Amino acid sequence: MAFKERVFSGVQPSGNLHLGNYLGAIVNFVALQERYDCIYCVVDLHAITIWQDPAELPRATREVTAAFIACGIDPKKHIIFNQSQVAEHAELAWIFNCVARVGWLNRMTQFKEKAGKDRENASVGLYVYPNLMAADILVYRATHVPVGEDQKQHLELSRDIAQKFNNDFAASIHAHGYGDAFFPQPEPLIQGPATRVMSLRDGSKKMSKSEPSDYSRINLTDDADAIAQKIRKARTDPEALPSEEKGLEPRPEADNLVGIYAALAGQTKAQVLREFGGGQFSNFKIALVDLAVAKLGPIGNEMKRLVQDPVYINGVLADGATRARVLAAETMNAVKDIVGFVR
Ligand code: AQP
Repeated sequence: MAFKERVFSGVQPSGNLHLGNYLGAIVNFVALQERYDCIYCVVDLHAITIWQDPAELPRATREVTAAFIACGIDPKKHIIFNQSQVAEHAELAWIFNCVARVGWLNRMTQFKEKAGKDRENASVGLYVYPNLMAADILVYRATHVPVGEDQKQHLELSRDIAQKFNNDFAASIHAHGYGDAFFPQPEPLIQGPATRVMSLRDGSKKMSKSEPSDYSRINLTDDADAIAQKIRKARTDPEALPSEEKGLEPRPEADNLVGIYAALAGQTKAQVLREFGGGQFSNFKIALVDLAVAKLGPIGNEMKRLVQDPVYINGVLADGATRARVLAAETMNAVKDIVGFVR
C-alpha cells in the first residue's frame, strides 16, 4: 500500500538546546518543509522520563518552540505543537507496549546509557520511551523521520513495531478495508556532515543537554563571547589539520570540529580540508568562531525575542495541537477498530 508522504520528528524540552540538536535535527527539519507536509513536536512526555522541574518545563517547552520558529520552520504551513496536548500519543503508546517485546527494549543502548548503573531506580517511562516514540511517529502514519544518528536504533524499533502490528492484526486490518498494512515503515533521514556532534571537551562523547559542563556544548542561546570562548577552549590534538578526510579517522576532536564547520558552511568535510588542511588549529578555530557566530547569533537573538512573548508561543502550540489532534484521532479510531475495542 502507498502511504501519503509525511514527516514527523521531535525535540525534548529537557534543557539547553545545543548545536548537536541544531545540526543533527533542526536544520534538516527546515529543509524538508519544501518537499513534505511536516509535523514537528516538542516532546514533553519524553522529557519527564527524567525528572523535570515543573516550574521550568513550560519555559523549556516554549524555548524549543522558539528555536523551531527562529530556525525557519513555518508554523502556519506545517504543524508545531507539544506532545502532551494530543492524548492519542500516549494512547497509541499503550497499545505499542503490548505489541513490542521486552527483549527488543532490553537491547536499547540509550536506556543503558541514561539509566547507567542505577538501573533499578530509572523510571519505567525511560524504559518504554522507544514505544512512545514509535507512537509519536505512527499516530500520524509518518513516512520520514529526520533525526541525529543517536536515534537510529529507536527508529529501527519503530519499524519493528509497525511491522509486528501489521502482521499480528493482518486479518482485522484487511477486514476493515485498510489493505495489507495499516502502518508504514517510517524511514530515518540521517543527513549532513554532522549527524553526531561530539562534546567539545571529549571527542568520544556526544554533545548533550544533560552533560554538566557547559563548555562541552554550544547552546543555541549562547552569545558571541560564549561561542568564541567555548570554541577556543575546545579540545584538539597537537598535529596540524590533515589534508584528506581519511586523516580525521583516528582524531575524534579534529573530526568533530571539521564536521561542525562543514555543516555550518553547507560544505563537505573534504571541501573544508581543502581550505584548512596542513594549517594549525588556532587559525581554523578563528574561522570557526566567525562562522558559528554568523550562523547561530541571529537564531539565538530571535529565540530570545520570541520567548519573551509566551502568549504568541502558546498560541502556536495550541493551533498546532488542534490540527495534529484531527490527524491523530483518525488513526486512533482506526486502530481501535483494528484491535477490537468497542467505541
Ligand atoms: N550530539 C548530537 N548530534 C547530532 N544530533 C543530535 N541530537 C541530539 N544530540 C545530538 C538529535 O537532536 C534531536 C533531538 O534530541 P532530543 O531532544 O530528543 O534528545 P537527545 O537525543 O537525548 O539529546 P540530548 O541533547 O543529548 O539530550 P540529553 O542530554 O537529555 O540526552 C534528535 O533527533 C537527536 O538525534
